[in-house]
Amino acid sequence: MEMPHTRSNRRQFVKLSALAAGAVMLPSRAMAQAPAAFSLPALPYAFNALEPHIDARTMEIHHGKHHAAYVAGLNAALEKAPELKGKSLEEIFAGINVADEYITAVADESVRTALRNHGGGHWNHTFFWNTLAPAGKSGAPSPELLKAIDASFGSMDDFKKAFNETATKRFGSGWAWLISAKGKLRIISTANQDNPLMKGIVPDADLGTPLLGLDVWEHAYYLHYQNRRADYINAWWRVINWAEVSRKFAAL
Ligand code: MN3
Repeated sequence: MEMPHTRSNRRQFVKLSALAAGAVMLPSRAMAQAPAAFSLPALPYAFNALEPHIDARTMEIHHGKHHAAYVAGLNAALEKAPELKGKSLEEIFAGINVADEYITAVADESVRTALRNHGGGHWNHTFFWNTLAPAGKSGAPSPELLKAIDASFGSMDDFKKAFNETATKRFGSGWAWLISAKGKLRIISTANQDNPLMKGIVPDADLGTPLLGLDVWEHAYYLHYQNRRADYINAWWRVINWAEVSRKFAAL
């Protein structure tokens, strides 16, 4: 004997199948009018996985509120810029403020600003989560990456010292980055949600491929560390996903 909810599920299934079939038959022009929406990626580990270095509550708010708000802001901006349909965030950043690029088709400056702030926020946080790992799985840089770090900064200790200084000195909200540019590793920092992919916004000398990034906005550490940014930075070194950073380096 069939239960009522089973019948209703089946009816629902038939309805969804009809919708799916309808979607396939939509003319491609109609499909092209809606820019693809970005979505909040799930964290690759539990909220408490980075404790005691980064606490669960901070991770929960940082991911579920802050990052989610960037995704919503980005999607709202893209609704006003259908000409960017199908563009990746990297492509958008490469032309966000460059006069002869397609993004100037987005005449509304407030939309460009939203793409910069919320698009940057979404990209930066996705990158950040993926370059973190529980302390027990943090690992070490690959021999190749270590060699490049030694060649660029003298030693791993010198690299850490220089990175810490850049991250500590970033005034207000922003990020510290390890980038690869023109075959060399460099440490740079950006304000707000800007990143080293943003041509025309970040100085040319600071453009490059990010390998490592540290969020030094207060929302990243204030609950647990309050004003002690240096303590947060020191703790962050314990939860870097070196396998992922090494993979990014190998892919250059
Ligand atoms: Mn953040």
